[in-house]
Amino acid sequence: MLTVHHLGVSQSERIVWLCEELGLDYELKRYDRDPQTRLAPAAYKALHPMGTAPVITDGTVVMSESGAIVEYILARYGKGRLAVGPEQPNFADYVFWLHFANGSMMPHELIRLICSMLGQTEEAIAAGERATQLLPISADALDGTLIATNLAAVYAQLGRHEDALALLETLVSQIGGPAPGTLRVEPQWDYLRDHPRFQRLLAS
Ligand SMILES: N[C@@H](CCC(=O)N[C@@H](CS)C(=O)NCC(=O)O)C(=O)O
Repeated sequence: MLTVHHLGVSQSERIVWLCEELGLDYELKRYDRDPQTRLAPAAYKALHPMGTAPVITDGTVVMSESGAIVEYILARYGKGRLAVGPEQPNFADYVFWLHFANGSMMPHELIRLICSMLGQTEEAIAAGERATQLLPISADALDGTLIATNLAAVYAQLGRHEDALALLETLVSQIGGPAPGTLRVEPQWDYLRDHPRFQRLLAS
């Protein structure tokens, strides 16, 4: 049986989403991160030599890598749904975006995240800015906006408050941009909370 080994707060959410969208009969096994260190539990790390999320098992198959897992599930269980075949005009786009996500995009986002957690300001900002160049809002109104919002959060955390506010002011009017309600409750904006420009955004 297809089993999705779902590590909380990780990219494996996408595989759970895929199985749900396809209405598959699959088993979901949850693994929680350590509340202090945020590290994956040893049982998760033991599933696959890569030790990364997502991982699926299916009979004797044990597979990591998001893009590979998506292709495997669609080919094996998708019955043609959610996939684009080589005979279709947008096949090249389909294959490109499927692999772009983790081949080029996510490494920069992960570097941004990890460097910001370590307080490595310049590296975190450089990775976040590189990510927004790779996926600008003009190319992807939803995910491009999300990546830019992540960059604004890094600017805020690392003390570049004017840059964070300037970016946020452009993002609030975008489809998929942060809504005032989100800005009000998300702790990542606490660094800006007392700034008059931020308060104007909340009122917008
Ligand atoms: N290219 C891999 C990257 C997977 C990856 O880096 N996953 C992160 C979680 S989002 C991970 O496993 N990090 C190690 C950890 O959280 O312990 C894929 O697409 O599956």
